[in-house]
Amino acid sequence: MSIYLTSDLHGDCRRFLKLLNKIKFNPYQDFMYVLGDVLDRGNENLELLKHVRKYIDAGKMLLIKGNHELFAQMYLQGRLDARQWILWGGRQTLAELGRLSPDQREELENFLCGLPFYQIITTADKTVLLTHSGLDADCIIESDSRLDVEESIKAAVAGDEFRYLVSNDIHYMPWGQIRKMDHYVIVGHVPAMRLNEDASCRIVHREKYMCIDTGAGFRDSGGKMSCYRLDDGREFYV
Ligand SMILES: [Mn+2]
Repeated sequence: MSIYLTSDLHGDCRRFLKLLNKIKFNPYQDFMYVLGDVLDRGNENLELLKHVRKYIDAGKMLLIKGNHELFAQMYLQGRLDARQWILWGGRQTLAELGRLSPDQREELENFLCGLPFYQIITTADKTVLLTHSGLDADCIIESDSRLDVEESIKAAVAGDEFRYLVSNDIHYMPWGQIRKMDHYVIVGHVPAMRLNEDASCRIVHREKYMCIDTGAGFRDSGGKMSCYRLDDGREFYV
């Protein structure tokens, strides 16, 4: 059994199927965590979500909420207007939602509302915390020696889930704070090309966290879809 992590698939259904094929994803043995942003920017958003949900329903995948899932949820709830969502990459998802029946829209809204914000997983040799964006620097629960990542995320989400999900603070917080994190954290959300000094799309490895958004939503800028195998640290790119 292998555990795979991926993130920021951004509506590229064909490439996701290619990725599953490349890793020889075996739903009888393997499990995959998707760290958010399945939707927007691509051309097959709801089709991609349908595939992911098929595996979720079978107990073989878990989807953590990304800001783009929240955008869709807010639009369905009448809390985000179409023009704003289009500016954030939602043009195609918006068109696809227009083809759903009212019952399908309500079902999707409920699904999106119920997505978790983080997940802590333990394997034989490590424990990691998975979340989409990381931390909100203004909602940090810490003492002199320890930054409680789980409680910090809970506080941030309770305060303002939108603000939490769009935050990129983890990449800019001082090392004095980051080094106190009580979990190794794995995030997506910020494309690796913006974090790597050589602007490559390789998965970003830092001492206390990793970023596995390799820019599938930005292929024109050299982005790729990827996944990380937790068991042995192997990386796959398509
Ligand atoms: Mn994001």
